[in-house]
Amino acid sequence: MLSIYRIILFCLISSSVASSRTEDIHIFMGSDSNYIMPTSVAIASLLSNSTSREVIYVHMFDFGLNRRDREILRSLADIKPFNIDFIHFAQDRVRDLKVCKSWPYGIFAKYFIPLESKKYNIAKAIWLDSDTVVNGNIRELYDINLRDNYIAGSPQIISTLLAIPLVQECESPIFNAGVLLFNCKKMNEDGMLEKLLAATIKLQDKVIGIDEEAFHKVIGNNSIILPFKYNWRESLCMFQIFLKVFRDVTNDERLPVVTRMFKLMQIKMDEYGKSSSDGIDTLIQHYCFTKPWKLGQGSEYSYLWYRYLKLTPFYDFRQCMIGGINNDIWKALKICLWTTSSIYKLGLKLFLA
Ligand SMILES: [Mn+2]
Repeated sequence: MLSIYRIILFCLISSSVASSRTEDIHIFMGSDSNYIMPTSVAIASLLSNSTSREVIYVHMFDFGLNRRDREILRSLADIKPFNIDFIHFAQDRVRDLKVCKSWPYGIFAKYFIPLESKKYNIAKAIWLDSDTVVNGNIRELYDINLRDNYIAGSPQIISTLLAIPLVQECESPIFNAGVLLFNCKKMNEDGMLEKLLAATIKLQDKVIGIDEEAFHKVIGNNSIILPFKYNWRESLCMFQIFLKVFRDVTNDERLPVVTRMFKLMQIKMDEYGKSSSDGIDTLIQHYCFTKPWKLGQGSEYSYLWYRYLKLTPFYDFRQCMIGGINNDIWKALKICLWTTSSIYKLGLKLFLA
């Protein structure tokens, strides 16, 4: 009789442990002092959209944060309590690797996520760039079942198209490295850190993204393709406009090279964007190119960033005004693109007539 009670008690305890574990969400990020404002905005967005069911853990790679920066990040717990810890990440950890002039060495920090995750005893983790906002519950991404795959990510269209002739044996796309879900357990078991470091050394000077191509090379087809809504970028929006505007060109067999390129782009956009959005039901907005916090660099998605800026100690009314102006500049640019393409199409018609 006693043993039955013991079994019931054990089941109750283990189920409560299991369910409490699934409530924990582990997110790795990285920042230095220069990036403290966007990093705060990303965390503020993440926290304000999580519920009391989730316990958020932010593991922050420290690329050069001072005490004040750390205090600012900790103060975001006023929005919703969360856990934050800092991981020392000095350049000498990746001293054999080269990056493009303008890119920080911190892009390689994500290679170390599975290794670092051992400290926290976690099987999976999210990497989140600091130039993002999370516009819904991050659990939706964290709960994706990775099964036997190493990574889940959102595809890069252009670099995937460029990589196809290079990596014939691998059908998997190149992922944008701004938002990735890692199967830490499997990556550790298969020694992926060493493989990634070796692949990066091989690829340097040959490719632009380096980390993204290295992931592609090492992970092969063992990945899950996420819909664009998990990592929505302005470039995707521009591709959509581009493809709409140049539809006539894609159907013109007299321009084989251009036609082929556009067709491939369309196929990839359709294939990878099955449940793609126009940015409306976006879970994660990624400000890859235009940075809302930089003067004159806003986009039509900046409003989202300013919404979360208001939750941080950096909130400044004047800055939000600048965000509004940026939006108008972006709209004007779009009109310019439409006009240029119309002129181009007209010229093309005359040329081909
Ligand atoms: Mn980014």
